Amino acid sequence: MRKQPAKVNYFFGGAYRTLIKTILGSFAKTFGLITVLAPLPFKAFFLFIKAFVALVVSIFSLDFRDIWDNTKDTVFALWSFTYTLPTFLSVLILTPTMCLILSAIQLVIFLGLMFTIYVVYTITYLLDLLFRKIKQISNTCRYCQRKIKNPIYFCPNCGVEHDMLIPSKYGVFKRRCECGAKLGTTFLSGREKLESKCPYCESGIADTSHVDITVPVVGGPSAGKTCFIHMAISDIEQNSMTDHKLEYEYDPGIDDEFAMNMSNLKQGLAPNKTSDMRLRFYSFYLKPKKGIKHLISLCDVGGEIYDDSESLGTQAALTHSNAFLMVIDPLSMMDYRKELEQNGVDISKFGPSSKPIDEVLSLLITTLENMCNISAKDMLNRDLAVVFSKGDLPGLEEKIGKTAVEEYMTSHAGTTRLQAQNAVCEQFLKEYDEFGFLNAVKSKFKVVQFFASSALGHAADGSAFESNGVSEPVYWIVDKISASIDLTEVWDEKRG
Ligand SMILES: Nc1nc2c(ncn2[C@@H]2O[C@H](COP(=O)(O)OP(=O)(O)O)[C@@H](O)[C@H]2O)c(=O)[nH]1
Ligand SMILES: [Mg+2]
Ligand SMILES: [Zn+2]
Ligand SMILES: [Zn+2]
Repeated sequence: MRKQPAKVNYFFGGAYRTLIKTILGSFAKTFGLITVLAPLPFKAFFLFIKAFVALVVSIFSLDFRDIWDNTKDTVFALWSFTYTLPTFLSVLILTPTMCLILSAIQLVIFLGLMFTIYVVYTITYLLDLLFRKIKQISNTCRYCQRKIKNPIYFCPNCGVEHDMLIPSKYGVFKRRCECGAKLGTTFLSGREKLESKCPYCESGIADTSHVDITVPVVGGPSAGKTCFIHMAISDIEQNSMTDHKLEYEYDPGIDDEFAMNMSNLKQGLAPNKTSDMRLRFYSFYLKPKKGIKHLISLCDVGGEIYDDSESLGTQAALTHSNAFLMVIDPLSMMDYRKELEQNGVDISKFGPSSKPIDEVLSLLITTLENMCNISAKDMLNRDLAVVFSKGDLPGLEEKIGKTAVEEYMTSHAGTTRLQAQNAVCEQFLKEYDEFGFLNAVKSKFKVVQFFASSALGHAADGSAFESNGVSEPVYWIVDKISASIDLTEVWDEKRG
């Protein structure tokens, strides 16, 4: 782990130093005692020899006064020697032994304590990972589009950057910044409440504690992507609480055009043509009553990107998005367009898209295969919502709209609404010879669900637009990906 601007936790540094200091200290004391006691028996022995020699000399010189004094000195020195020698020997052997035993006990207790702390550390580290995995907490940077594993968090006190704010040697649940402030290192100890930024492009992250659902909205130029995204979000804003008990909150990014586009749409003006050649994130929160909030991002992009595999291949969000939403303008199906034209419909009012849908799809598929190193034979393992736009085209309601779905359900007892939607939409694609497209979506994506929608309700004529069927595909994706938002009641297969 890179060095962090934080103090190393006592148990990961200081505690070892204290232990080594204590053990070395007690050995140093023992050594000191030995060096103090060591000369004493030698000194006593020397004094004894000295006194004994003097005694022998005084005996031979028959100096009785000296004999008495020297006898006293000899006895005293001998006594001193016999006392200091065992004392020294016992200190020499017993004290280091005691010291060793006590240090060993100390070491065992210390290692036991350390082991417990490391176990707690490992469990905390894993629990934090597991908690985020189970709760599906992750982040996608809406500017560089990369998946963020470890955001850079700022110390709320001194502003210094902590780029690995996880349980570590700097602290298990909390760490102390070099400035002295305490910072949570896990989800549950408050890490997610700190300000943070993307480690790749340094853009600020508003909030890191959410389930991230990033949905690239795919479709050729004029397919109806921008209208769909805006009207779907607006519809969700109005009905999420009443229909699904989900609290809505928009989360604008830098240069966010949602408010401006919505105000145009409310006046009956279609949005400006999207010229972005990189995904633009329109993000909003959906908060269930219980559990973690979800950040849903619908990503818009200029449809021309589906003519440019190089630009498409640089859209990092494509690699980690679990679901895609493909908007199809029925007018981009040549046989259908011709039929409408033959029936005298003025298709110019519908801002028709002329990019063939199989071309858009095949560029998306090959780009994803290249970006994620997936073989052309394998599935992409993503869910796909295929949304037909411009449902107000004359006669389309009877082919794929509510009327068609209900008719299908009546004539096919036991069919659910979602199944019926798939059946009528697949029939529609087959009727107009889009077999290539249909086979590709079915073989490449995990679950494919078809929807019919009309973002505007009618061609732009200055009157207010009225959307239809725009929020369902988004709710379907949220339900599919989220473990905690359950809309089975809505998609209740049996209820139809
Ligand atoms: N009649 C009608 N026209 C629509 C609808 N949705 C989009 N359009 C028109 O289709 C054209 C392209 O829409 P837009 O959302 O900009 O497509 P994008 O290029 O995929 O983003 C515009 O002229 C819109 O007015 C709809 O539901 N009904
Ligand atoms: Mg657009
Ligand atoms: Zn600090
Ligand atoms: Zn970034």
